[in-house]
Amino acid sequence: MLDAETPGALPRDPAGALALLERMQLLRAFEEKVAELYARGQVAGLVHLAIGQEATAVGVCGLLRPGDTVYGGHRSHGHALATGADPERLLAEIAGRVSGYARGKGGSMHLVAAATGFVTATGVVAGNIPLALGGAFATQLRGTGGVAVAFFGDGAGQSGQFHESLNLAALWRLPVLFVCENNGYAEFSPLSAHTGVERLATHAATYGIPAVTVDGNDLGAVREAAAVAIQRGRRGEGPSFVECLTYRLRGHYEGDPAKYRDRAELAAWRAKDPIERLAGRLAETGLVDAEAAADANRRARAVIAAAADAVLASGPAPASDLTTDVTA
Ligand SMILES: Cc1ncc(C[n+]2csc(CCOP(=O)(O)OP(=O)(O)O)c2C)c(N)n1
Repeated sequence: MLDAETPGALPRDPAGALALLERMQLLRAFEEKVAELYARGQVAGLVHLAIGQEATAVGVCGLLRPGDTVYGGHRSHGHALATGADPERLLAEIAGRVSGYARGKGGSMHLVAAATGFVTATGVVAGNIPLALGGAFATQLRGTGGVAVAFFGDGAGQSGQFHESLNLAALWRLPVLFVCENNGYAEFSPLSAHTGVERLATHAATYGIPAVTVDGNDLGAVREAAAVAIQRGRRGEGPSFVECLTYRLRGHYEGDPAKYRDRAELAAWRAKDPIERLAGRLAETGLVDAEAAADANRRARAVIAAAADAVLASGPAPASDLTTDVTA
């Protein structure tokens, strides 16, 4: 499937492999910190965590280059971090601090980190998909070989915007990568309650878009599929669709009692934790041993602890901020 130029699957050098593991550990540490701050009342509004889904964000974004763009949704802290966004500014944004990427005015669901290509996220389910087409159209006009990535869930696949976007992207051969993180639920509804198809990738075939479904908790599998798709986009061969089968280990939102799923299901997915799986695989292949993996985890946690200390020390935005950046 891959040719010699494709950087997919797992890196063969220890430093490259360790960097990917450490990035996934950083996403996990970041979101655990968000959960902690949320529980302490330091974060307002709704927060949706992607703990358990780190392999999709890091798998795809780790293959991007400057000029590529990423468009996320309501569960996109990890996507932003995976593009290289600064954890402190991101956490500040989520906690409503003026040092956040948008002075704390976007919050958890409307993140932006333009410098690393994370153009926007939106709380409007599927609303980011047509925006990614715009990014892809821009890069197509520039002719620079860039690609645009849209991350969305299985629930988004039932929206009109999703289907219209697939159709237009195919018609205009836009360099867009549709990444469906199929975590089996849309809010509290299992997949079988909101669609008659088992695989979201089925829809891509209708529009003539090459699609593949992969184990979304396997970083190597995600990277391999994403590398092929990105390469197609860069060569002007049009859009691709990668469906990643994964699971969110937390509720739909923080505080969700998640009564719609049972303990056995959760335990089965915990056993497929993408970070532990990657660490295990790297140890097996002799690329990164358990001690190096634990050191990386400590470094990631130290970065997030320092970011949280700085954010909490800064205090919430002043009330006067409510009337700035507002058009009336
Ligand atoms: C247009 C729109 N409709 C409904 C909602 C309410 N809503 C928020 S999250 C969500 C479920 C999304 O499920 P999915 O796309 O599978 O993403 P996941 O939460 O699993 O990551 C819904 C229906 C919304 N935010 N926007």
